[in-house]
Amino acid sequence: MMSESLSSLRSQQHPLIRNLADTIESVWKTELKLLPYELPEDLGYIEGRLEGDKLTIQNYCYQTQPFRKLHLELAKVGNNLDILHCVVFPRPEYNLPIFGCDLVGGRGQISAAIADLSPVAQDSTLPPAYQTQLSALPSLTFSQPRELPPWGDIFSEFCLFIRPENEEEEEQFLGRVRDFLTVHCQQGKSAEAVSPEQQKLNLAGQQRYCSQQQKNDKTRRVLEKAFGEAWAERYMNTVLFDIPLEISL
Ligand code: BLA
Repeated sequence: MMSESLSSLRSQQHPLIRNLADTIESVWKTELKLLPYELPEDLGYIEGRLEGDKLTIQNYCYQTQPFRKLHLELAKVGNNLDILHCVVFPRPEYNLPIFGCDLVGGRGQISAAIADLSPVAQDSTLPPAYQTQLSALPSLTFSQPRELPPWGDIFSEFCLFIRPENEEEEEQFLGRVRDFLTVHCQQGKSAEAVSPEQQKLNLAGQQRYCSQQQKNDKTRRVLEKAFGEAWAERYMNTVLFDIPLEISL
């Protein structure tokens, strides 16, 4: 019953969202040993109303040894808005960046496609192994690049933020997300724990990432309109961009 409604939400979404969700799960399952990550009880599958339209949210959440939280969220607002949100937070024990991806579209067109491996280091650089591997990827050109908002200073030089113009560009975007995520999973598997002092710095970098993301008014507005201000605040703080307060493990 539950899994039926899950797969049907995906089947109703824009093909790029559907394909990207399948790709993300396939990389995770191929590269990692996934364990469940328990979200607050009432926040796995959610329904609300936004200006008369039904808002449905489906969350999938896991953890692994190197990664504290691998979160994939699919959301649909009536027939107007389809959303994919994905973040992979490493445990602060490791010098690893944060993977993030957001796709927003509606009525057959994706308006925003963003993907990045975002640094958490104080000097805003990615670890050398990421720099080497990401620089080696073929360069891509998109006809409609988009400009990041001011809070987007958390993203790396490799960040893609575009409005894909056709299926070829959608395919290129999807391939790049697969590459980012594969690099991330592979680096995660070979990562070694760092000193307690360095772990604190990594944690501070992750906290900064989350507090910047919480400034995204476009996300907040959709959630506030459907569920109210307090709910949106709780959802952004506990599900989308929860800030780990201390080092676990
Ligand atoms: C943009 N995010 C948006 C937009 C909407 C949402 C409606 C505007 C689309 C547009 O400008 O074309 C809404 N996104 C949501 C909602 C959820 C969501 C409701 O994920 C969840 C329920 N956002 C992220 C992550 C990144 C991100 C992980 O969640 C990046 C890694 C980025 N979203 C992001 C950026 C914009 C955006 C940079 C553009 C913001 C702007 O132009 O001001």
